[in-house]
Amino acid sequence: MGLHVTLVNPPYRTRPHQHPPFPPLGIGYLAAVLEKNNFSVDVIDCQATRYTYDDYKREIVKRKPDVVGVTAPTRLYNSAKEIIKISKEVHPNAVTMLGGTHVTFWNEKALQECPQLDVVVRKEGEYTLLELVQRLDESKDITDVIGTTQRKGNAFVFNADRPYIENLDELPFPARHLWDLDSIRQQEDMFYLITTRGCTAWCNFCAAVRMFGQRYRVRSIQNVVDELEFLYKTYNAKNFTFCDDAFTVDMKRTEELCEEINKRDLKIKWNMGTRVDRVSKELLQKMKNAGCVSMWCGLESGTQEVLNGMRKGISTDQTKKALKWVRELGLKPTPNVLLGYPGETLESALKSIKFAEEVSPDEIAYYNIATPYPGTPMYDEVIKNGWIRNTNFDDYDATQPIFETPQLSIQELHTLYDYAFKSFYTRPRYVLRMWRKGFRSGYLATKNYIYFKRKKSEMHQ
Ligand code: B12
Ligand code: SF4
Repeated sequence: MGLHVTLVNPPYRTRPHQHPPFPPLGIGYLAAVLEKNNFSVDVIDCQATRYTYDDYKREIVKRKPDVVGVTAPTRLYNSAKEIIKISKEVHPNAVTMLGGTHVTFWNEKALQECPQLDVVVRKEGEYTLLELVQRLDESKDITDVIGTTQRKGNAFVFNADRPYIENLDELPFPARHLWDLDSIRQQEDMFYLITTRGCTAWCNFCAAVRMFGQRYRVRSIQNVVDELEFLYKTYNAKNFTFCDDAFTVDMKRTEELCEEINKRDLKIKWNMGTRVDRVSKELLQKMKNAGCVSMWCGLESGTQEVLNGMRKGISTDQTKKALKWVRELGLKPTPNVLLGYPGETLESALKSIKFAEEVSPDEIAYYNIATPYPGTPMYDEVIKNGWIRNTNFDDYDATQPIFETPQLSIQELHTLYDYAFKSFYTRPRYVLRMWRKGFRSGYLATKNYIYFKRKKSEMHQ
C-alpha cells in the first residue's frame, strides 16, 4: 500500500445548509480512483458527522495522512482554509491540497491567503490527484503536474488545464462505503448519483459549466443503470437523486435510460433537474413510468429580457409548457427563481414571483438571490462595475444579497426575497390545493401559511 490520503468535507462556519447530508460525489469519485490504484484513503466528512474544528483536530491527530485534500466550493472556502491550517499544524509533513468549484477560479489567491496550502487542483480532479499522489509516492517532483496551481519560491506556477475525462465509464463508482451510510440514511434515505458532466448552455451565472465544460459528456446507459442496480442490491436503495445539471439534454439517451431501468425491473423512485427546453410530454411520461417522481428546473425569471441577459437560452413560454406537462402527469415540480440578476428591477422581480405562482401554483417554489461566483461572467460584471457589497464567502449561499445595482438596492433585494416566500405560501388557494393532496401536504402548507403570515414583510406596507 502506498501513500495514505485523507479527504475532507469541511464544516459550515455559519448557518449549515439545510440539506440532509450525503456522500458528496466529488470526494466519492476522488477516493474511488485512489482506491482503484491501491492507495489507502479515508474521509472526514465534517458535515455528515457534525464535527467542529476541535473535533476535526482530534480526528486528524489519530490518522496518519501523507496528503490532506479538502473540497472547496465558494460557501466552504473559508472553512476549507481553516481545515488546511489545522492539518498542517498537526501533520507538518503532509502535503495539503484544495480542489473544487471555488478554488479552481481562485487558485493563486487561495495560495496567497493560506500559507499552509501547498497545491490547488483545478477543474475535474480525479486524474490530477492521482498523478500527484503517484509522484509523491515515488518521491518525484510535482510542480509541473497539469491541472494544478502551486508555489515556486515566492511566485506561483499555473500549469495547463488537464483535458476533461472523455470516457466517464472508466471511473469507478463513488466510494460511498467510506461514509457511515446507516447514520446518513436515518436523516434521509436517498442515494445521489451523477450521469453526465458539462452542459451545452453557457448561462452567465453558472460556475458548473465553467468547471466541467460546454460539452455534454455522458456515461453509458449500461454504466449508469449498473450503478443504480449495484446500490439497489447492495444497500436496498430505493430512492435516488440525479445531480446532473441538465439531466435530459440528450432526450434520446434519457428514453434509453428509462427503458433500461424498466428492463432490469428496478422498483425505484427518482428525481432530477433539467432545462425546460429539453423535455417533452412523451419523455416525461416515460420518465414517470421508470420511477421519476419530481423535476426541478431553473425558471430563473418571468421576464424575457432578464432571461436573455442571463444567456439562459429559454423562453417563458417553454417554462409554462414544461411545468404544465409536469403537473398534468402528477410529477412534483420544483421551479428555481433567480432574483436580482444584473438588469433586474423591482418590477421584473415581482413579475418573476407572480410567474412562479402562475406556472407552478402548488408544491414548492425555490427562490435564490443572484450570487456572483468567481469564474462566471456575472462575477466579472459585478466586480467591474463596483457593485459588490459583501466579500465574505461564508455568505454566498444564495439567500443573501451580495451586490447591488443602480436598479436594485441590497435592502430592496432583502425585502423581495422575504416577500417571494411569503407571497407563495400565504395564498389561501395554495393551502386548499395542498389539502386536496392529502393530510401531510395540507398540514405542512397550513404550518407554512401561519409561519409566513406572522412574518413581517415590508413589501405589504
Ligand atoms: C449536488 C449539488 C449540491 C448538493 C451537494 C453539494 C456537494 N457538496 O456535493 C447540495 C444540495 C447540498 C448543494 C448545495 C449548494 N449548492 Co450545489 N451543486 C450540486 C451540483 C448540482 C452537483 C455537485 C456534484 O456532485 N458534482 C459532481 C462532482 C464530481 O464534482 P465536484 O463536486 O465539483 O468535484 C470535482 C471537482 O470539483 C474536484 N474537486 C472537488 N473537491 C476536491 C478536493 C480535492 C482535494 C481535489 C484534488 C479535487 C476536488 O474534483 C472532483 C471530481 O472531479 C453542482 C453542479 C455541478 N455540476 O457540480 C452544484 C454546485 C456545486 N452548487 C452550487 C451552489 C451555488 C450551491 C448552493 C450555494 C446553493 C444554495 N442555494 O443553497 C449550496 C451551497 C452548498 C455548499 N456546500 O457549497 C454551485 C457552486 C458554485 C461555487 N462556486 O461554489 C454549483 C457548481 C452549481 C452551479 N450551477 O454553479 N449543491
Ligand atoms: S443550463 Fe444549468 S448547468 Fe447549463 S449552463 Fe445553464 S445553469 Fe449551468
